[in-house]
Amino acid sequence: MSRDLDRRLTALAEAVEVADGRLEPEAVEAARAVTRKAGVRLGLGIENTVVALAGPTGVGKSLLFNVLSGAELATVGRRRPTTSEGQAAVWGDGADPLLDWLQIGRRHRVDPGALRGLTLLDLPDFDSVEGAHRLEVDRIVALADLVVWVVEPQKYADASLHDGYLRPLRTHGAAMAVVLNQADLLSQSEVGAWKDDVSRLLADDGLRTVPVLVVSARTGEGLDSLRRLLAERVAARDAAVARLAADVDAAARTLRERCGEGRPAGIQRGDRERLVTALEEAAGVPTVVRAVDAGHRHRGTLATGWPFVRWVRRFRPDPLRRLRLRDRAQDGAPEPGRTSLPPPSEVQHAQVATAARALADGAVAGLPAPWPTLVRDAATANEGRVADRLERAVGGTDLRVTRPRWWSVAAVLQGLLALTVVAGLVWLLALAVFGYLRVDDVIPTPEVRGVPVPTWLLLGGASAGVVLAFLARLANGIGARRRSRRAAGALRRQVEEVAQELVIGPVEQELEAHERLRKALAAAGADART
Ligand SMILES: Nc1nc2c(ncn2[C@@H]2O[C@H](COP(=O)(O)OP(=O)(O)OP(=O)(O)O)[C@@H](O)[C@H]2O)c(=O)[nH]1
Ligand SMILES: [Mg+2]
Repeated sequence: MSRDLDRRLTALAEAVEVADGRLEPEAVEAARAVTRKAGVRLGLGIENTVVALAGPTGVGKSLLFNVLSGAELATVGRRRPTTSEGQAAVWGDGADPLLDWLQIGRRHRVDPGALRGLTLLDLPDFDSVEGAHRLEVDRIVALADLVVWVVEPQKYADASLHDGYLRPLRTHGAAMAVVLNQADLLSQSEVGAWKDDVSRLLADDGLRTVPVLVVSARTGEGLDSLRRLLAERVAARDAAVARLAADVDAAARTLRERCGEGRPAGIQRGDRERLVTALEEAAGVPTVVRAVDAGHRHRGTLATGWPFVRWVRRFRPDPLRRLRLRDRAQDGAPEPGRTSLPPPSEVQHAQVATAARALADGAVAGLPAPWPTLVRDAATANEGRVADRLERAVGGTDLRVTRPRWWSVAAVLQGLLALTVVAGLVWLLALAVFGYLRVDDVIPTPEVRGVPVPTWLLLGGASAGVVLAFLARLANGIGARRRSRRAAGALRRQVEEVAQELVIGPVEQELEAHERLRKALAAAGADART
């Protein structure tokens, strides 16, 4: 049973760790106090069982304490209240560390006998005019292994007992007993009716299983049953563990109420995609993709266009370099992460925030408060880092803008064709000049198929160059589309990483916290006992 308690305490400690900062602080603190108390109590050993006599003033706690311990230890009085400080009777020895922890100074040794291991506490009253009495009672009731509630025929139904203690401790039936004292003042039939009434009240309190004993401290009636009950619990050495188990159970139950029932829907695929798309827009990915396309066409024209017109291109800037993005065609990469892309607009920022909140709301659907708030906060906690992180992601992306090999071949070809054109032109000019000067046949004009060779050179070279430029343009269009698709893929992967780091990761962490807490609380609860 103690191993079972250890396991449940470990689970409760884990639940406290996860619940800290997430669930209501008072409930978390109360559960933490239980784990601490259990550690100390178990550390003090279960050889001694602490039984506290508690109840209203004048019910006979002190007389009962004296009769059980067989000595005039406590003052029994007519003046109310009589007892103002707790004191202990110890059957056997070894209870000192325990009593130090309980802060009980007055201690008496009693001949052990059948009750060896019993540490009996006489407490002040809890319904006192003295406020300090109640504090003392509350302190000990929270720590004792077994609380024996003593009542008498007049005060047994008091609200201060039922509302103040019994009902709030309804999870602690295993750590309690009720003693109906002063039975000598009632007739046999009155005692029967009294016991029935007490049982009914206890059932109303939620304490159906608590043992109820009828005694008289004055005549000794019923005390044997009380001694037997105490002897059994002390010999079994299970009272401390049972008490702590009830504490753990109550704490786990309270945390479970705060945590709420249900399972989250989890992150929805559509929400994830909408978030990544919103981040892409904010990062200027469409602009970059267009620049990759235009950049490739630009460079393609410079490399493979018709030489007589392509120089015009040089006056236009390279669309990709204008954005100062990383590409292989450039010698050194630009300063990492500093692009010339415009920062996200207000609208784009808002769209990212909306997508993050929608993702959080979709993921947490099915869970009650406080989880929707916790998950939303997690999803939007990094909002301030979005712009910077996106710029670094885009700036750091290898866009894989490669230069095709055939460009050099096409460039050489265009050069040769241009030379052909120039040669034809010079030849024809020379012919024209000499013709003008009427000096014929100095320069030969061979013909092929009736057309002079220089004319072939000029027209053939020019049309071949134009055709080559046109074909290269088509090929560069295809290359530009392929490269922009590739760049879009690379950018999306980078942006997905940003989404994971800034939004999805934190949301997943909160959902995992919920799952961990749910499991830990289930393991800490009494229903998890195997
Ligand atoms: N007739 C009768 N009187 C009892 C019995 N037990 C206690 N008394 C009397 O009830 C009065 C109060 O007893 P205490 O033992 O001082 O009561 P207490 O619960 O310790 O009271 P506080 O210390 O004020 O909390 C005394 O006069 C006792 O003699 C009993 O079983 N029968
Ligand atoms: Mg007393």
